[in-house]
Amino acid sequence: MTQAPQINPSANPFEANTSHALRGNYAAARADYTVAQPFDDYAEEEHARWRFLYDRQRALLPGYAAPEYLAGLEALNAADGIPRLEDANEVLRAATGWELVAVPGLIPDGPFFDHLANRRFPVAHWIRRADEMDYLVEPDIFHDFFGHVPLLSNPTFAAYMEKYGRGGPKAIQHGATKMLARLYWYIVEFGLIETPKGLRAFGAGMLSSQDETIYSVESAKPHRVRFELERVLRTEYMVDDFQKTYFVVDSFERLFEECDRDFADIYDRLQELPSIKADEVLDTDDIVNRGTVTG
Ligand code: HBI
Ligand code: FE
Repeated sequence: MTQAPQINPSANPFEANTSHALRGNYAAARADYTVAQPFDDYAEEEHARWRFLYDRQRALLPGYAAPEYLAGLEALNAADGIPRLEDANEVLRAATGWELVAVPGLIPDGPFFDHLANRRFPVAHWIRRADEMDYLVEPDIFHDFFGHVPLLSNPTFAAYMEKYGRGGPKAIQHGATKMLARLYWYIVEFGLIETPKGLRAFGAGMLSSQDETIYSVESAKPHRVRFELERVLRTEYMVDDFQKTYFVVDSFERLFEECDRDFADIYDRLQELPSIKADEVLDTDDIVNRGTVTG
């Protein structure tokens, strides 16, 4: 019987700011924390909630989301209601060999890294309540599927996510899961990318949130700094507010190249240095724009 995971708050941002118990039913999960998707249990009003969230974001994203994300979203054809993960798996397997597995919610780093390393993305099987449409603490199926899944059909980003998972055990070995979580947070959850038409969002945390999609691309408040691996690994993040700093990648290819190295000596070196505050700007930063936030 699988116990609810002891989530390490510092590594799991959704858990960091609350002492609430995790919502999902972990007792029903397998040893790898996967469950069968209870597709027939979804109520019609839950499908309606999905359609409301989907339609609201789909109408907004053309001017804000990275083109690679939009292409991936269209291919999933998930507008009509909560998607069957198996239907999405046919599309993803053909595109990049990824598949989705249903989980009760956040799972420990070890199993999470192992799923990513094997091109399996864990997706929470439940959808948020009607009173959580604009903010919820843990990732639900809308955050995980609408936010994370479309880019898994992009070969370069798909390779990046596998490599991220493969890097997990070394981070655990070096006591550096907090640093690796920062890379996930600032890129996979809140990354911006440069395009010929300007900055576009590709992070799941912003693309699944109406307000942060707009804020991350348009607001003058946050700093926007060009991606640099060690800078991101050292930078603290906020879990219950918009980001004070966003990092901008030139392309997914450049992102992959920048991260395609042995992190061991980087971890050991950075462990000795102070972390960087979420609203700080360094004089070594390649700044896209300095925000009006303090610091
Ligand atoms: N579990 N289901 C799930 N989804 C996540 O995004 C997730 C997780 N566990 C750990 C985690 N993310 C973060 O610690 C990553 O930085 C590894
Ligand atoms: Fe996420």
